[in-house]
Amino acid sequence: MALTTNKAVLDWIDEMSKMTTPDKIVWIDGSKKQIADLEKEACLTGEIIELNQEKLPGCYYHRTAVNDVARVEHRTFICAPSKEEAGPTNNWMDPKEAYKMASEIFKGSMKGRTMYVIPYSMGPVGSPFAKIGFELTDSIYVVLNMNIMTRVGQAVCDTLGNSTDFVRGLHSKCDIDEEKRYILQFPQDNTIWSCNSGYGGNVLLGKKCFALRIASYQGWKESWMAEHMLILGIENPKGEVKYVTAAFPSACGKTNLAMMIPPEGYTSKGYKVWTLGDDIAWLRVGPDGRLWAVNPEAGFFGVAPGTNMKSNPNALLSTEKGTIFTNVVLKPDGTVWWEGLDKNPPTDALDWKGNPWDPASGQKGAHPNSRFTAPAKNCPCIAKNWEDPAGVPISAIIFGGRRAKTAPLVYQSRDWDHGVFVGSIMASETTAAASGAVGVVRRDPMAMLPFCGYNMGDYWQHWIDMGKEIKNAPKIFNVNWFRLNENGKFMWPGYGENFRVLEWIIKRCEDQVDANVTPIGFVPKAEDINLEGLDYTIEGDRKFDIDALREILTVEKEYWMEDVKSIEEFYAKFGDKLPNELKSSLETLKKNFN
Ligand code: GTP
Ligand code: SPV
Ligand code: MN
Repeated sequence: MALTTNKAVLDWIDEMSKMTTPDKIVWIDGSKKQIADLEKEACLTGEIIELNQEKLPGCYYHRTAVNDVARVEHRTFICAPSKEEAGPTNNWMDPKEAYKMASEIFKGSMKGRTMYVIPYSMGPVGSPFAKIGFELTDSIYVVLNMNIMTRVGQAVCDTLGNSTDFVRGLHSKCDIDEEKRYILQFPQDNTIWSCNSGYGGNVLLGKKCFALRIASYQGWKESWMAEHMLILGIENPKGEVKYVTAAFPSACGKTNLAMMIPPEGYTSKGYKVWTLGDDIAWLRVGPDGRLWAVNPEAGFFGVAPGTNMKSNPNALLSTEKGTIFTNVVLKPDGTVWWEGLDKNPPTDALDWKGNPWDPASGQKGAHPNSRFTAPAKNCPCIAKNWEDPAGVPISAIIFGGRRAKTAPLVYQSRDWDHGVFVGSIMASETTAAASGAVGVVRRDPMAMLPFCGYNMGDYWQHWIDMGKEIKNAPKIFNVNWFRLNENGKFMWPGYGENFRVLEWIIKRCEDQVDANVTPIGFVPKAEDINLEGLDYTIEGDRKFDIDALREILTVEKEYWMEDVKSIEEFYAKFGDKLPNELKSSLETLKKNFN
């Protein structure tokens, strides 16, 4: 039965079902009984596999098609009225043509299948930050994931009432045909069409498609921001909590930073890190004029490989119940494994493709972009106020990427506009989170390259304009946990030790510590990063000490001048859309080096 009498919703569902011709339509209320029935049904068809319910209660396993394991940026389109509105960094398709082309693909695609109608809220239901969407899908896997990642059900429809302000998402697996796979965003129509994929970021339409691509456009129009950022709280021994957001590209450490445990020397004094979100932040100017943030999601769709009790115990503990594992190794006892979980790869397990797996074969058992979908409420360090409809006030914004050279461990921008410049010149090595080559440095402004729903030049201008509206604007920083030595080994220990850098950032926000003025901004004096109790040996090399720290804090002119060339080429694509503030920051950077 329909959960709403909203005519705009019902008319649209009618239109979509006439096109896709499902055998039946089922509304998702997210009740325990309904979800359990769907789990049972999906187990019968093999869409999911029940895991060991004693060891992993409420957990299931799923494999995607071998050709469908990551986001497909080359098949993702912003269908704005003109190419200029999508901008030089997005693929563009004319909306009329896109609807026409995709209608052919969707025609009859749900024949013999059920269409599930998922009403969902991004953000706590009824929060001033929250937005409502509907996803129509022919995949139970999608329903089960959306039920973890978003707030689903009747309360959402009640909150919407008769409003037409909702995002219309249509998804069909079709035949998982790579050649007909399209992820289409129509920002002007609040519409998303996704076909021929079953992989998370392409099909959980509340996530990247809505909460970033559509929402970034809405934020531009409505004076708020949708960002690819984690949100965390840092509690000091006095019990005061400061909140920061951090934008890193896909598979560059957001989940890890969001759930980090500070080193022993800090926890014993009473420092604590609280998680509010691990992937997306919606930011608004609050009643006090400061910038406030809400995590629009309700779960974590996290990278499995590398997650273990040492690197990220809180993530691992979050996956002990009610979790869906995708494309990891399946063990005969109904538990799961992935590279970097522990040093004991199973010898009698099935790999992510479902084939018997020999760890000695040199082939990976789990796909590098294998993931877990875990409810946020499972997380041992989830902040008590993570669902506060008002959000949390932000003291610092941190940008960061995966750079072998060039970017120092941490630096601070001179002011908001310079901070926008620092975000706009972010670059990072590509990862397995998107299809295509891995390890290639590309410019990825604000970690939003694949997610900005409009012209990135307008997006930068929006950042600059927002700076004028925020009182006591957050300070802006850039970090790089990934500097390599000449043997290609990570110099900085990373993970929980990143707290040492967070401490410096918070001290800077409170004017408690000096810094070196460099051509790129403020860089810490090595003595000001606390290395007490740090015991780390750079692989095959020496112990990490203050001299190693000095090395990763260096700002090398030669590398930066190379970067300047690449930034100039990148900026040139934007023509008049490039804000003057960024142009002049680039000039200042060049001048500072010469
Ligand atoms: P998405 O979910 O794709 O947006 O990724 P994410 O930004 O949340 O990345 P995540 O925290 O899952 O980390 C991805 C990979 O980076 C994992 O293999 C981690 O082990 C590795 N990683 C995370 N933090 C650090 C760090 O501080 N140092 C090093 N060397 N690696 C890290
Ligand atoms: C990312 O790729 O940034 C992710 C995973 O967080 S996905 O949902 O696939 O986009
Ligand atoms: Mn992400």
